[in-house]
Amino acid sequence: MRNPGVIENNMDFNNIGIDWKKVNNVILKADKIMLTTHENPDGDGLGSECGIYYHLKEMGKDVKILNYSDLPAQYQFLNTDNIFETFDLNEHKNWMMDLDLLIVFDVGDFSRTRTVADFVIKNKIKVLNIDHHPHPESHNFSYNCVDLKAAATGCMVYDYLKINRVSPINKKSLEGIYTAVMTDTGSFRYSNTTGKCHKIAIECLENNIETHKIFQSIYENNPKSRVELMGKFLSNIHYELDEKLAWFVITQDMLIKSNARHSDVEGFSDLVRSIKGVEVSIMIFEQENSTCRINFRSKGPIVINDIANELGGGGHPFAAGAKVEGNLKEVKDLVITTSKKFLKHKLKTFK
Ligand SMILES: [Mn+2]
Repeated sequence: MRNPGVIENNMDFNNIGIDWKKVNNVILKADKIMLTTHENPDGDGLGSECGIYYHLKEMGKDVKILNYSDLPAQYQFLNTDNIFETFDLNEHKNWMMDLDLLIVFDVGDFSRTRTVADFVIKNKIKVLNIDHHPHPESHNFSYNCVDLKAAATGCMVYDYLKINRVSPINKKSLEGIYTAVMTDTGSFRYSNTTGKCHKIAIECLENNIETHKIFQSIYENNPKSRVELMGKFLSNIHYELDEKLAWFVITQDMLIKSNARHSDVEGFSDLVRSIKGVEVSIMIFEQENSTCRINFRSKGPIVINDIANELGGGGHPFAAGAKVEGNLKEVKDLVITTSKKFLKHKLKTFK
């Protein structure tokens, strides 16, 4: 029995060049493999899972994608083979008992897989981490692959698929990888977009991936409830620090009145960040259980993950988040005071 959190075979590629052949050796030895990503999953986590799923199937692996959260409606197009399942301990316990490997994508902190992490740690299942977020110093990974420079976790999955393929990458894998790269780069517009992202896009186009349909499925498929919720918050944006900081609140009341779901808020912080003159946007999203979900977005170069860290969260320099306990008023005061303290000087000197 191995101790959870002990790196095996020296496989700790923590933001140093990743030897994907070594990663492949770990995967080759595993017969039963589970894939997962963080709660409230995004296109990168889901697309990465899909990208590697079809490859592992081709390798003859017994593989399942089990996520803590349900698959959001706009990603259903990746699920024509019903590959995405919501983790249910009762239903999946037996299958997981003799699991050889769990691969986690895009999580940052493993605890963001919630009940999946609980079960996996308790049962000492080996975990391979593939991510472009920094993780806490103490973690439960047996094999660790982090590339902070990768625009998306999907770019890393692409690297892995490239090392040992004799035939072209499966079309369905490419759809997943395109989804991951497109969503994490704001459709190839954000500052993290690299030539490699475009090379991946070219390969997708050359393999007849209908990239415009992927875009439409995700971004031109707004439920009415989401647009109604948008109307409610857009008329109530607060500006601070010479209008370089913009923040807004989504309350449970607004959610109920719009008949909206949690996943409907996805992208709202990016929208507010897009306002002329605004460098940093903050969303304060009231949850049912007297906590609030906080999202920070920066146009760059103003770093905001230090604020998220201060509030017990984390993330990238320009896109980060936290969960803060307390009622809406308390959390709002704390988040805005803390953010202003961190940003005051940075924004003042920013031209
Ligand atoms: Mn990502």
